[in-house]
Amino acid sequence: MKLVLYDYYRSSASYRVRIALGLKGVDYERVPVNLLDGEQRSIDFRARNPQGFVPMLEADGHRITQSLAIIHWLDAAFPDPPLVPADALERAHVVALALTIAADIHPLNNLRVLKRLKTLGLDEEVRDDWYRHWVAEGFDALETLAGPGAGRFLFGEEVTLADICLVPQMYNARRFELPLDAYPNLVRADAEACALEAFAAAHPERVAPAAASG
Ligand SMILES: N[C@@H](CCC(=O)N[C@@H](CS)C(=O)NCC(=O)O)C(=O)O
Repeated sequence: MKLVLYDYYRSSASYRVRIALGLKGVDYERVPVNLLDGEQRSIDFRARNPQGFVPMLEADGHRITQSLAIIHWLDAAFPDPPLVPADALERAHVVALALTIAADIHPLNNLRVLKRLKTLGLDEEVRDDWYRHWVAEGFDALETLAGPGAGRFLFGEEVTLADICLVPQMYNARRFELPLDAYPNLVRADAEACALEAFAAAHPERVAPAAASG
């Protein structure tokens, strides 16, 4: 099957999909879309994804948008290793952890939101404060939600969708210098996951275009 991922190295939603592809061990081609240059809003790209977002995956020409939908499809098409638990209640818990990040933290801090805040006259310091505020509020809840089920990873002893969403958000939290001392479950799960090759290979610095690295 031919898989083509349209992504941007620092996009955390793209980072999630690169991790999932790596965990599944499937080959894919990357087509970088430069968000800083606005390529996501080009007519060509919007024909592929009318939302003007990365990631977007083409699977034998079929287009799939939304990182969690892509990962859901990957999990169905390549079942090994599973990315969510088989038990229905455990699966609901893992999906809830993932959505705490993907649905409730990340959209508030998307590039288009930060740009809009700039247009409205907020300076960089205030925008960074906005960013940290929503990550901290989400992480406070996530740390508590994860507590009872946390093991080596955010849930239990195997990597799940929750870790796939956590690691890119932790990368962003560090970029924006959010103190992480209050989140021992998140810090441990992030460190355990980042030690795995699928996570390391998906890291923004590993896939950055030459001009952007270093
Ligand atoms: N809910 C979408 C969010 C995708 C998203 O926010 N992508 C960002 C990069 S992380 C993007 O393409 N932003 C372009 C923009 O803000 O103009 C998903 O999970 O795929």
